[in-house]
Amino acid sequence: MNDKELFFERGFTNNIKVELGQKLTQLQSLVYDLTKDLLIEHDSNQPIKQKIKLPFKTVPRGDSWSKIMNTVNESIQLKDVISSDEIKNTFKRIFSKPVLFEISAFRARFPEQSRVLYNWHQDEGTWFLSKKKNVTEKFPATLWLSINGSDEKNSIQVVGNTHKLKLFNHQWVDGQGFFKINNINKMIKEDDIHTVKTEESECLIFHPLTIHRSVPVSENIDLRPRYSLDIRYFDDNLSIKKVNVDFRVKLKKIFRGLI
Ligand SMILES: O=C(O)CCC(=O)C(=O)O
Ligand SMILES: [Fe+2]
Repeated sequence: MNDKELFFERGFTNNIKVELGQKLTQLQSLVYDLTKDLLIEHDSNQPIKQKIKLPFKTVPRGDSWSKIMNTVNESIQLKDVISSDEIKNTFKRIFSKPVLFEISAFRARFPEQSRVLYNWHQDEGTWFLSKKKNVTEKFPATLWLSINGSDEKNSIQVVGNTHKLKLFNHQWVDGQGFFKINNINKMIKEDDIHTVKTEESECLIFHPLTIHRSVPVSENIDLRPRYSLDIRYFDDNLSIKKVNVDFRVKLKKIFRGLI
């Protein structure tokens, strides 16, 4: 199956390499410059590809870390990647007229930071309940792009064939939003869980209803960060149409419209 068939049949593509060249290097360099004093002792003359994988001395403190994250999230380097032709062309493998959705993000994962670990969820769970017109009924796909490589201990897991079920009811998680589907373990088959592994600059694209999560914390804790982007585009020709929605989600939407 090609990427488009995989996206619509299974709910996510295989790994795709995105040739971002300088645009990726510039984003990596920004992250390195902002974090270099927090890393273990190292030779700063080594290539950026290696420096971006170095472990931290200690887990960064919450407020200073938020500042770093905000700086990256507001940077021109990030914008250049998200709106690049290379990313848009990657979306053209599945959508005929990809348009940038307004929510994309840079993420850093450390084992200790539970706030950045997302439980089983569907991204449409958030978009569906939004009050903004340019967020609802767009059905954006998510392109999860690795900035410094990822493995089975720090990446994400996507569950095949779950995009054909329905939009599930999500429970609120403090500091995150509607990001937890209850009792999901009953509904997903172990064999359908795919744990992502990537080289830097590799991505996969998944459907807005595909159930996925951050890989939970394992015992093997090291302080190497996992950097990734979730980049969202929707199809202006609307290739994803109506979805089946749990009645509790519909009620929530009506209720939110009233307050
Ligand atoms: O990167 C992660 O750990 C979570 C990503 C996610 O849920 C998303 O990209 O929609
Ligand atoms: Fe997500």
